[in-house]
Amino acid sequence: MVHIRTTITRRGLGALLAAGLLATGLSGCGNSDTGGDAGGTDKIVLGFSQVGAESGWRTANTNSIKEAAGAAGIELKFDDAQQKQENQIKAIRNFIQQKVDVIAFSPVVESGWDTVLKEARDAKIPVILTDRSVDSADKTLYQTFIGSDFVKEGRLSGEWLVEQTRSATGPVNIVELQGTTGSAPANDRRKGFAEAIAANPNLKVVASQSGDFTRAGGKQVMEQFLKANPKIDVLFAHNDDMGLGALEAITAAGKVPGKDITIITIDAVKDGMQALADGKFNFIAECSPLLGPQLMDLVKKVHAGESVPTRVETEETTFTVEQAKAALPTRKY
Ligand code: GZL
Repeated sequence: MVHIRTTITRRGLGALLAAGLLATGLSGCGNSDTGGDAGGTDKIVLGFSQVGAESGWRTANTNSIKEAAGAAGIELKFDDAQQKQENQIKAIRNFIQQKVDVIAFSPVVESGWDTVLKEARDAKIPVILTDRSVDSADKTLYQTFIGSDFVKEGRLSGEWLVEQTRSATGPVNIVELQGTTGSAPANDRRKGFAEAIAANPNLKVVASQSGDFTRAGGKQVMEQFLKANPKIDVLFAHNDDMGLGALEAITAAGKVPGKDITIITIDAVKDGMQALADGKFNFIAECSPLLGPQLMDLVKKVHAGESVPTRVETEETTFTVEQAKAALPTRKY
């Protein structure tokens, strides 16, 4: 059902009546004084540029956003950038062209957004950052950020390892599968983990390389790590999917994951939690993808010109093997 725009001007209404559009229920396409005219309806039109579909986390995040937009009565224009910044910039420009009411996106990397965000600001279209942030110095380029504290996720991962290796006498060799190069989660998780283990000289990161948050990337890089490093005691993977890919490489090398190599990951998606419950992983720091409902609340507030917090952080926890076994049956993603 196409709704007649409630902000049609008197003249516009006359034109519609004359054209018989009103009688047939087609949408009024005149410019509305409530912002964009992208959808030709009185619904809020949200343009969303998603990183891609690289991991179980991303799939759950996309589902949460689509479901929440439907539940909130918000018209969603969704674009999958296949993990390419140029595709996100193109999508944002398209949303500006279409005069959407609000733009939201998860920036694949932290840098290189100022120009396109200035174009959105000049077009008077508010922007909301979700999941990942940008390193723009100009904080007027976006209204708010909703997502996780990635430094804390890295720190909690490192603190658990420090606790677990308190009685270790010799060196504990760590290999690190980093997320997408230049992305906020990769930069911040690495930072938090390094800070947490810094006071323990026996804990050493002997190799660190990006697996781009994918299973294939995790497997490929872990194969290289295993060839180049005779003694690997710990794998710290910036997400479950790279850890799951690494499992294949570890078992192919004749080692027992979770025993010969302690595995720490971040996200806590279902497949990761299953690996943890099975003892193949040893610890997961949660990163919730269920941002949809909070995002839609922010979209409505921003569209209505209400003030919103500059940062909305999600509640998260951590899981050990036993905690994963208990939590699995009720996991939503
Ligand atoms: C974190 C998110 C990361 C996840 C990965 O909020 O950006 O990207 O940890 C995903 O699984 O690919």
